Amino acid sequence: MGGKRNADARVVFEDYFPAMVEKLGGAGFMNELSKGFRLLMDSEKGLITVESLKKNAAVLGLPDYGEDDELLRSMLKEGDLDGDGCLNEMEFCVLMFRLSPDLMNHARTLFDQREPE
Ligand SMILES: [Ca+2]
Repeated sequence: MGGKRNADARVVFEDYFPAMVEKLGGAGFMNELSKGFRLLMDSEKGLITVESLKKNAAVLGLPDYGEDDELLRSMLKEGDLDGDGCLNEMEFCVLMFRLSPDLMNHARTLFDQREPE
């Protein structure tokens, strides 16, 4: 990996994504994220909301939070860059980059299983 050192890319690609990007290529990798977004979003709004996240948390191998959506809320808030309380696709991608590699592995396995489209 050559290590692109653009100001924002450096933050984003720090530890775990280089291998994935290498494997999938940049476009393929972003495509995976885009699929993940669509799995988690509220299909009417086209955005990830606390409700849609909660509903689909298991998809990413997240524990069932039951009535406690505090964690999901804070996660969403962390990724919410424009302050509308939801995640659009770009915000989601940025957030995913910041989450744990384990989470990403779960997501990938799942995407692979759902691949045919
Ligand atoms: Ca937002």
